[in-house]
Amino acid sequence: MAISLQKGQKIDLRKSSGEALTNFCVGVNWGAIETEKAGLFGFGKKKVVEDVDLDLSCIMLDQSGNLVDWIYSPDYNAWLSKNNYPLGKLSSKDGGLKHSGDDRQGDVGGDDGLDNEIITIDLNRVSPTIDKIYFFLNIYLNQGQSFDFSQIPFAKIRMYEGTSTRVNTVHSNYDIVTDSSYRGKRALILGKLYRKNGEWKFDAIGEPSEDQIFVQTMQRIIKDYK
Ligand SMILES: [Ca+2]
Ligand SMILES: [Ca+2]
Repeated sequence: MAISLQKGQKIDLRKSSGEALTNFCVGVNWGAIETEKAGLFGFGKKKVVEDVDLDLSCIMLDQSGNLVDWIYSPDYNAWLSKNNYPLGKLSSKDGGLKHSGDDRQGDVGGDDGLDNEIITIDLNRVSPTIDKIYFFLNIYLNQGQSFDFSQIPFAKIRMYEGTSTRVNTVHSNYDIVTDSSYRGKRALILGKLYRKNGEWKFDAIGEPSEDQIFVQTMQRIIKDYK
């Protein structure tokens, strides 16, 4: 049975058979904002869909908390390069982690049960210098948009065995509560994978913040770690 993670919970990465979980996916599933508006002159009802662009990213730190590697969208590379930030990319240098690519809308017409952005992980390929991998989620607002996590109909994260297109066994899941406590919050540190006594473990962090862009969340993680 899949583990329902609570904020702050720490778990071992083991399958129900007791074997270490080394090949799995971290996926995020979310919905677009759909509202009904009265039609022209108050007649009829019209469904209005507002796209929700969440971005799943991760950074890898060494034992001293230095940035070793990262996965975040290359779509912002022009801006990143102008501001001297490392350029975005969708796979890690060691080939251990790969991102499925940018989803800019979220599910329309309700939860389709599939993850919209996925990072596929093979822990056996992760560089030995990497000690911690932090996963985080940011809302990218298009021009004229101004919503936060409290307005998104649903957002869930899960770890499962399978591929970016097939779910075999769900190991654990975490429902991001999209209630009023998330008002004004556009960033969320989801959790971290880390090494302990030669084994990988996972902490569900679930910490929202008011960061406007993912580089702020990245800097927050590194600063809080040190
Ligand atoms: Ca996205
Ligand atoms: Ca979905």
